[in-house]
Parts: sequence; C-alpha cells; structure tokens
Amino acid sequence: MIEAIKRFRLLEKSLIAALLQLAAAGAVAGEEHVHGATADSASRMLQIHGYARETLPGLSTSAAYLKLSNPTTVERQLISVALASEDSARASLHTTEERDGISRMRPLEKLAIPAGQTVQMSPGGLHVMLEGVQLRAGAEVSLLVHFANGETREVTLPIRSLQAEGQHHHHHHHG
Ligand SMILES: [Cu+2]
Repeated sequence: MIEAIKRFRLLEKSLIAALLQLAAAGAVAGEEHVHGATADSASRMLQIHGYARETLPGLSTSAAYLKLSNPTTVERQLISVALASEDSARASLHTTEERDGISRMRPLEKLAIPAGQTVQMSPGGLHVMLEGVQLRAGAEVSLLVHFANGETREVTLPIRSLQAEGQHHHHHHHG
C-alpha cells in the first residue's frame, strides 16, 4: 500500500516536472506568436491595443492611437504601419511638435518601446496618420504593425466617433 502511494508520488513529481518544462519552453518561444501558447506566455508578449478615429464627412484623413505595452526584457522598435486591407490608403507614424505656438505633425522613422514600458499614442501627440480612408464609427479597421526584429502584428481597432474620443476611460481589448 505504502509502496503504491510512493510510486504515485513519484509519478506526480515527474508529471509536474514535465509540465514545468513545457511552460518554460512556452516562455522562451513567447516573444513570437506560437500556436497553443499558454495564457501566461501570451501575457509576456508585446501587447497592442488602441482605436481609430472616424473620418469627417468629405475628408479622407484620420488617425489611429495605439497603446503598446512591452512586458519583455528586450526593447522593441516599431518601424512602420500599414493598413491591412485598402491598397490606396496610407498609414504612417507621426509625432506632434509645438514650435512657435503652432503644433505641427512630423513623420517618425521609428518608435522605441523600451523593455518593461508602455507607449501610449494620443490625440495631439504620437499617432498613426491614416490617409485615403473612410472610417465609420462603430466599424473596425485592421493595421499591420511592423517591428525591427522582423515581426509583423495585425491589430484590429474599433473606430470611434469624434464625440466619444475625449470621453473614454478604459481601453478596449481586441480579439
Ligand atoms: Cu499626422
């Protein structure tokens, strides 16, 4: 009887060891997207959330605002953004600078997301400029976000009305 319990405990131990090894393997691969990655390793990947602004009637220019959280120990660099679907549309990384009391937008070549930090784009600051688009509030738009390490992430963002823009107190999680 005692022998049986001992053997069972041994089996239990080796099972736990095997599970830990699996978890460790998942963590190593967690930086890139892996099928079957555990929720734990997924939470250690770069996270991208955000929203896009609707286009005003008669205009074809808008902006998207991303929140990039980097829980990893490696700095990531966003090098470009593109629209996933529309060929005629253009997306580019912009920052806003105030000079002589006038705020101007300037293209950014890259955006660093330091290890363990979050970069939040916002109206009047960093943004993804969208040109040649028609964005309706309530719909969604997909962006391809390219990183210096060769990774490309597709993010689907909700499109918000201009009125709603100033009022949000929480960010939406996309699927
Ligand atoms: Cu801009």
